[in-house]
Parts: sequence; structure tokens; C-alpha cells
Amino acid sequence: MKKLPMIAAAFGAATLIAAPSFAQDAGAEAPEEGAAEAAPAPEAAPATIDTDGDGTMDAWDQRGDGKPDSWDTDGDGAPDAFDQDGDGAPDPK
Ligand SMILES: [Ca+2]
Ligand SMILES: [Ca+2]
Ligand SMILES: [Ca+2]
Repeated sequence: MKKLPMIAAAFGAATLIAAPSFAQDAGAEAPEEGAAEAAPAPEAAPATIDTDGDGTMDAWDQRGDGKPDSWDTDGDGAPDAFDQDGDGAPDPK
């Protein structure tokens, strides 16, 4: 007739071990500052839309509505026609 050791009591004490406190706080990291990102001109980006199907990108979707609103009609890589009246076609100058 042996008595079982009180193992349960030992396990109970183990659960009382406090979790280590995370002293390393990340609050020291400064937010982004100083690097004033000059807004790049949208015209600097290469054209992303081929409106005439010749394989050369010639238009931009600067409004982000999925439709071209700026066109490079002379092939110099810079937009020179714009749709400002929203009809989807370059406006006559
Ligand atoms: Ca094209
Ligand atoms: Ca152009
Ligand atoms: Ca137009």
C-alpha cells in the first residue's frame, strides 16, 4: 500500500511561473520622416495601355478608372493628349 507522490502539486507550482516581460519595446523606432518624397510627375511613367493595338504602349490611365485618359500621339514617350471631358477620347486641342 504505497501512496502516490503529490505530483499534481508540483505541476501546479510550475504554472505559476511568470512569463518573461518583453522589456524591449519597439517604441524607439521613429516613424518615417525627413525623406520628403517629391511627387513624381505622372508623365514620367511609361505608358501602360496600347490603345491602337500596334504593340506599343501609347496611353496612360492616370485616373485609375481602367480607361486611358492620356495619350502619346507623337511617339516621344510623353503624353500630349488628354481626356479631360471624360468621353474616353483625347480632347482636341
Ligand atoms: Ca499603340
Ligand atoms: Ca508625346
Ligand atoms: Ca475627351
